[in-house]
Amino acid sequence: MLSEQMQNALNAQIKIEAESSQVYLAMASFAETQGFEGVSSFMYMHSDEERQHMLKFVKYVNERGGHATISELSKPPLEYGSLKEMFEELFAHEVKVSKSINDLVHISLQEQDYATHNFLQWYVAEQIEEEALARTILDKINLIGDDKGGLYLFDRDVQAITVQPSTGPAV
Ligand code: OFO
Repeated sequence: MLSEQMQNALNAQIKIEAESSQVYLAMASFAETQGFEGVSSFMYMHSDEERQHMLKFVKYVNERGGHATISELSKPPLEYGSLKEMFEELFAHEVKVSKSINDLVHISLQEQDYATHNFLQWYVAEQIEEEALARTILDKINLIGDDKGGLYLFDRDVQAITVQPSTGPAV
């Protein structure tokens, strides 16, 4: 059984994952309107992945006898000044998510909830990957600057990144 504090913290994370999905969906749509097909498919895929992250939490909370609650979401930014700005935002967003996963791990230890601690390990590893991927993309775009030909190739490169939807361990 989840403690009240653990359940509330997990429910807060459900909202964060759902908002991540919305943020990336908005980025996908923006990139599509700018003609960056590769970046746009990457973002659509990433948005789906975030929804999977959210669903894992929902199932886990309910499986442990809690009630996963679905909340209202804040509106994501709809426009970015440039692709670079968008990827900077993506990186900053993932750093924030990693912090909230770390906070959850901390609470699970305080509550001596080792099942939740174990469940969260998948997310800890996933955040390392997500941050690394965002950093790699950001490094590339920093090299290109505003060069149009470079951005065209960048778009194709991003398309080539195959991100398998990460669904994590069965819960
Ligand atoms: Fe759910 O990992 Fe990104 O935000």
